[in-house]
Amino acid sequence: MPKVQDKLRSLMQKFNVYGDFLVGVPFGNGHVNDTFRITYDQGGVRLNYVLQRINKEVFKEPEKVMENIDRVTAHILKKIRAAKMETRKRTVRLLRTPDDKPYAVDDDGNYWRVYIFVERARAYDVLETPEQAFGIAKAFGEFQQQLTDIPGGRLHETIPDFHNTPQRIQQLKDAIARDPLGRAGEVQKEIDFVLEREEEAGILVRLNASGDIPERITHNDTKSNNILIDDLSGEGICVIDLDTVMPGLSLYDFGDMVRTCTSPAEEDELDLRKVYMRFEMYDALFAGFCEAAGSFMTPAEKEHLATSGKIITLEIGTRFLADYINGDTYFKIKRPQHNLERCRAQFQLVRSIESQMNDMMKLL
Ligand code: GN1
Ligand code: MG
Repeated sequence: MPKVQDKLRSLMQKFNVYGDFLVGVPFGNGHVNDTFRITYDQGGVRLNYVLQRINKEVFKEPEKVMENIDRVTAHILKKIRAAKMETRKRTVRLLRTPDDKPYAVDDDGNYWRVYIFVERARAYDVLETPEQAFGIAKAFGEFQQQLTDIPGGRLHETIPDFHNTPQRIQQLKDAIARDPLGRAGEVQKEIDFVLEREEEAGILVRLNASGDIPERITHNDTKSNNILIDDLSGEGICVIDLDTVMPGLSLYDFGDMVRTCTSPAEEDELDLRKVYMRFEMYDALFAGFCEAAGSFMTPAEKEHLATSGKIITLEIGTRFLADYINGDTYFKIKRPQHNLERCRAQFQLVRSIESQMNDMMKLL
């Protein structure tokens, strides 16, 4: 058996899992962690797991990430059971180690965890129908709803200022000032695009500081592919990738859905003519989110749903741009200009959102 398989097998053996290791293959499209799908033979039945290495450069305190996830999944599981819904697919479940930890540390000090694989459901990078957008927004809205009464105090802020847009712009400025690879000069147009919107970019943070928008427990990485859609029912059934679940604003989650659910193109689309906001997708997101989160959202939150789509799309584009200038140290890339391409696609989407802002506001 090749070395990688040996390594994966020995990692799996650190967890309470029965049967025989068959094989592990790289899995998913995450930009940060390393993910494998692991297949076991358990008494003649094949069962899949998701094994993940937590990126320690990004998550400096992996124990705190895991403590958050542990609390969040336990709470959601309780809710699902109370509602007499099937528990098998509706939340991610962590395997534990013999000393009852939800993670294991390898010889190199890397943190690993294992989830039970949810079968007959999949994640979409690009959505096909408004029904999917509705289902995703409803599922992320319900997720926020489920966490409104999580006991045990405030969750850890595992990446401070994660969605602090002005801070993200400051990080871009720092990158420009250092400019380690001399790339800043070639992206002046993109830099200007951000600076022209700098004042508006701080709106969500300001609304929070003034007390108009409350802190909640939010997911903070609500990409379309962080919801599993049931193959049979088409329902958004399971929220995944709980790494950044922490205190945040409801609008961060809605905003990132607008970024990832409305365009018919991939996040790194090169042909910018293909990147735009499909209004019917926004409409469906709006309806799905209001259905699930409408009961607890404040008027100020509702009023800024449309704006959040623009701000979060701008913010993630800004992060791609800063990472490009920094020499691609944060996001995984597949091509030399990958981060710049991602940035350009985000900014194109911002333009499209801006041109439809009046219609978006009318949905209120
Ligand atoms: C990263 O790991 P992944 O691909 O789910 C990033 C998000 C970005 C996203 C852009 C911890 O998410 O914040 O929005 O890439 N996660 C972290 O696609 O930085
Ligand atoms: Mg993630």
